[in-house]
Amino acid sequence: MLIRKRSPLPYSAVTPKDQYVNRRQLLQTAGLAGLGLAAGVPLIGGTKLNAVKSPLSTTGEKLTPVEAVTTYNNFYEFGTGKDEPERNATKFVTRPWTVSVEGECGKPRTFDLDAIMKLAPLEERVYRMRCVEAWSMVIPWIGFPLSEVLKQVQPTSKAKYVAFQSFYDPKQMPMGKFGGLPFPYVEGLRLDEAMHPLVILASGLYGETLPNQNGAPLRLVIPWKYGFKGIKSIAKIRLVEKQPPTTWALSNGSEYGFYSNVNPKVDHPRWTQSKERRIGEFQKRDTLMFNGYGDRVASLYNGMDLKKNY
Ligand SMILES: Nc1nc2c(c(=O)[nH]1)N[C@H]1C(S)=C(S)[C@@H](COP(=O)(O)O)O[C@H]1N2
Ligand SMILES: [Mo]
Repeated sequence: MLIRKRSPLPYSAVTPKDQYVNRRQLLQTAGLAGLGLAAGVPLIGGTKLNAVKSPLSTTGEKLTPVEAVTTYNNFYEFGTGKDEPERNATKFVTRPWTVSVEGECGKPRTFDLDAIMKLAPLEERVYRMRCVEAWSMVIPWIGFPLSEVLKQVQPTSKAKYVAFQSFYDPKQMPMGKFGGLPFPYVEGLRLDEAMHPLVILASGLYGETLPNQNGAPLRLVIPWKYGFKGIKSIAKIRLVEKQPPTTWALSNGSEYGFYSNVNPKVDHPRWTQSKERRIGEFQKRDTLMFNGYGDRVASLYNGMDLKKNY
């Protein structure tokens, strides 16, 4: 008698690609994707995450298909082509994982991934995302406010900025050395920006844990800033007194600034920022000031010259 064992492989690994894609399309057409109605079968090969829907989500916009969100990526450690992170990050090891939170704070601490995930309930946040290269997406992220982590370590009065650092291992990321960027990738926010409720640490998207190419196991999401502020695969968070260096400004400071708020009136030296191409659409859209989140974040920049502080 033949005894069939349950396959330990994820659905995506045992299903022919075309069938798998068709099933995803079916779920999307039925409007089930991202709503936790996919009957326990992971859509993108991750682990299902339970999350409450956040009232801070943007509404009335069509989600970018999960296929595009997970195959059109920017992650230079795994190659500069948009299709490379998906192919080159498949074996990236994201467990065990620790995030150290240190610097100007009373209670510095190294969290392992499970500990940091328990600090706050997971929320689903649908955000408009705008890359500095003038493409955009609408993504149902899963995460929790960065402020929950920062509060834990008790920033001192000297803490004015937050510096972030990605994990970097040239052995696992051999394409990194061809990217032309200094690694590890670093980013930063002013402390008041970092504490803003719209800023999340994301551990998932479309109802599941983050695919490696999207910054597993934990990445930053700041919906009113250009995509490169959203540092992936975070290993270190440091509270600091002075404005920290940021990778794209180190690489080319006249083209990429520290603030990098989405601003249709401040062009990139080599292209306009007034329009964008929403992935999956043909007609270009007008780019919105602060990516449409101005009612919540504009006051952070009162009195600042946003042309100088680009
Ligand atoms: N460590 C790291 N983080 C990174 C990048 C990178 O190359 N390395 N690219 C950034 C850029 S330019 C963008 S647009 C977003 C893309 O995120 P996504 O691939 O999940 O859409 O990640 C950002 N975070
Ligand atoms: Mo980007």
